[in-house]
Amino acid sequence: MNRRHGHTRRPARARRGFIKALLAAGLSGAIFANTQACDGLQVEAPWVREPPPGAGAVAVFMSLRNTGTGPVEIDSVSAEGYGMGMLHETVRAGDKVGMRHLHAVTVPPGSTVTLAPGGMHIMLMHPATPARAGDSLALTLACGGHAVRVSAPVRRDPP
Ligand SMILES: [Cu+2]
Repeated sequence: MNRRHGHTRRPARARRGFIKALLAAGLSGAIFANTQACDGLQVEAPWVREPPPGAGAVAVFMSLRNTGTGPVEIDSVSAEGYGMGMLHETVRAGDKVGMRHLHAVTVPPGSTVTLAPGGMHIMLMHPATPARAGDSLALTLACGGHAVRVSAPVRRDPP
């Protein structure tokens, strides 16, 4: 009886140890991601292109400079007064121009990634009110669990 008891207990203990190891791995992963998140990110020259009347979306451009020692991965975007924000890339196939959704934009350490017309950009959809030149939009760029706030002026032409 004792023996059978011992026999059934051993795998249970091993399973608990495995779960503990999984939790420890998950936790250290989260800490690593947080220390890297947004560290060293400098947003330069953000601007929003004034949309035509009635447009349901606006495009936002900027330079993303990483002055840190690890990669910065921007994985979500949002803005006050907009129902949805996405990272997009303009793609051309022959004479057709479309947009592709990007799950993230990664800026390697010491590098600058430029969001510009005809390339990568932030797309904000479902505006509460239309954006007009002279307005400023309050954007949030998220890297993992951290976030950076950016004020982006609405303009007719690139800065
Ligand atoms: Cu787009």
